[in-house]
Amino acid sequence: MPDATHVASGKVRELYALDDDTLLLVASDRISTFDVVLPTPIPDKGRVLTGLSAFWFARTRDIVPNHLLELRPDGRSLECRKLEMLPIECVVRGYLAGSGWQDYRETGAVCGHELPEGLRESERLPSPIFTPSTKAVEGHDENIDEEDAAALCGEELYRAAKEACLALYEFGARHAEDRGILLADTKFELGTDRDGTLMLGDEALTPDSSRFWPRDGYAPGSAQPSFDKQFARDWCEETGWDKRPPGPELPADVVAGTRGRYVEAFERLTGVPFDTYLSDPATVLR
Ligand code: PZK
Repeated sequence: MPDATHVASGKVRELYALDDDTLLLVASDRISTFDVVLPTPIPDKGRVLTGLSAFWFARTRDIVPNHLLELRPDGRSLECRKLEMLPIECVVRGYLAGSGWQDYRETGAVCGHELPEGLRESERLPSPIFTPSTKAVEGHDENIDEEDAAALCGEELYRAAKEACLALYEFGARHAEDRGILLADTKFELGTDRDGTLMLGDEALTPDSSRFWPRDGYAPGSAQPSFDKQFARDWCEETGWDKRPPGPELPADVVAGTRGRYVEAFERLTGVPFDTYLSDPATVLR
């Protein structure tokens, strides 16, 4: 195996090149809240996210092919095909939250989708919408309309990406809802391989790329608790932290509670006991 060359750092992940057309995506145990990476890791969080991503990649290949080549035995690293990434973030929303809710309140529309009047925060949309955004190098992605997104990607690729993402969301949201988790919205990253074939890349349908809400207790009209991060967020708020770096260190009980929620999401969605994943990661692919 040739050496891995570090090519990029995300907030909580690292990207390495293995050769000219293969990358290694490594998920750390770092956690961010309010856009700040905390000094305290959540043990196994990287494995939960990698295992979930691999699970979805294995189950959605017939909707759209993806970059997954191999799930490494460490459970936190994916070997993947190098793609030429589309210059947009492909967001699908089934519920009104975050910037979608903000845009709707200000304009009655999200990315050009005119929505019915009188929707409440966190309300389920009449049908899921594709809401592309630009990739900000720093700071927040900006929602754009279909026309601008299509101009950035090319009309044909844009249309194919939109259809694939809506189908992926429908599949993921149905699977998750049946298991007690609402998939409020999610972000996909797609690209093309050397033949020009559209493929799903990055991580997919994880709690870091999506809003997961507990189905039990869902109540539109206010912001919903995050299935995974709520313990950590609540604790951070209670400290009176001003949400500027550096973030506070998490106490052991908050770390354990947060880890438990990540593991619970993993087990509910994959149906695989997390201990089984740790001893044999490939279980999620079968
Ligand atoms: C790619 N990122 C985001 C992830 C980081 C940055 N298959 C691919 N082909 C080409 N490029 C990418 C991928 C994927 N996935 C992904 N940036 C480029 C990213 C993790 C850590 F620093």
